[in-house]
Amino acid sequence: MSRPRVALESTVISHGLPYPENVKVARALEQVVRDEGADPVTIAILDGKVLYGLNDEQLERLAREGKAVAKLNLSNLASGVASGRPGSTTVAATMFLAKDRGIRVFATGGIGGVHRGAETSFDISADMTALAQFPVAVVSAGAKAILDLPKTVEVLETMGVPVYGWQTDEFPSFYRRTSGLKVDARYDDMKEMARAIDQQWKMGLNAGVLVCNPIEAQYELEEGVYTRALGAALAEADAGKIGGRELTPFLLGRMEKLTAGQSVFSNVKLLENNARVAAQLAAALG
Ligand code: PSU
Ligand code: MN
Repeated sequence: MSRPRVALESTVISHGLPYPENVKVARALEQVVRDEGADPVTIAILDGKVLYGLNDEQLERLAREGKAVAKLNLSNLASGVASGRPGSTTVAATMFLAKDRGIRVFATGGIGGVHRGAETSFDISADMTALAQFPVAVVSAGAKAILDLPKTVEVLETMGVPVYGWQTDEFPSFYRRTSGLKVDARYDDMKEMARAIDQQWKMGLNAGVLVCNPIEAQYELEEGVYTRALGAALAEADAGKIGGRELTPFLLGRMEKLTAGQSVFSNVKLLENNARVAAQLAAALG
């Protein structure tokens, strides 16, 4: 019998975390998946090819070049592959490529969603589009708190994407366990959650599923630190007129500086936790 597979994205390596820590984290996530009895599949683009799994040299290239690597979502994936240049895949592109290989479970940190001010900027992550279209279960610590979370949850509902809480009633906010927003259903038993996901796809409802796995309490960013840093980062983005694909990496980078690295520590911990739960879910889905 083949082992269950878990897809892992690469934008978190190139754009989400600093070098050289990103290399260590990428390998650690793969190990967490293996320790749970599943096979990790890290997806990225190099030399005009989609790679399902990276060797040490390939991972090093992607990690070292960081933000010089093209951040590929659904609209620039094809041109990115055709260009022959290195590209990392966001949640949206990774979902598409995972589905193409029959991989049904994917672990990330936090999904992209509706940005604050989207009512004028129209900045809504293609992660929402992908969740609406591709039957892959995405395990995340919710959506990044830099986003407008109530609007993000509304759009997920509009798109027909089930939002399940793994051992939680609340939609988590990435660095924190809570947000005041509810999930569609809470599960405390992995088999039971797998049954609901399986049921959806059996019925021909072919949207993705967002599994919300809150950061463990001991690794949360402290409330005051979090609120202050987030406020400052958002104000700086506003003042600097940062938008589009640069916005998410900019905000994550500022959070790192403003929390003296604590946000990166929390980010790594929640990524590991998501990889673990994703591997358990993949096994339960069979
Ligand atoms: N989660 C993280 N760090 C990241 C991202 C998610 O902890 O860097 C990336 C994901 O790849 C996600 C992307 O798909 O940010 C969303 O970017 P945008 O808002 O531009 O769609
Ligand atoms: Mn965007």
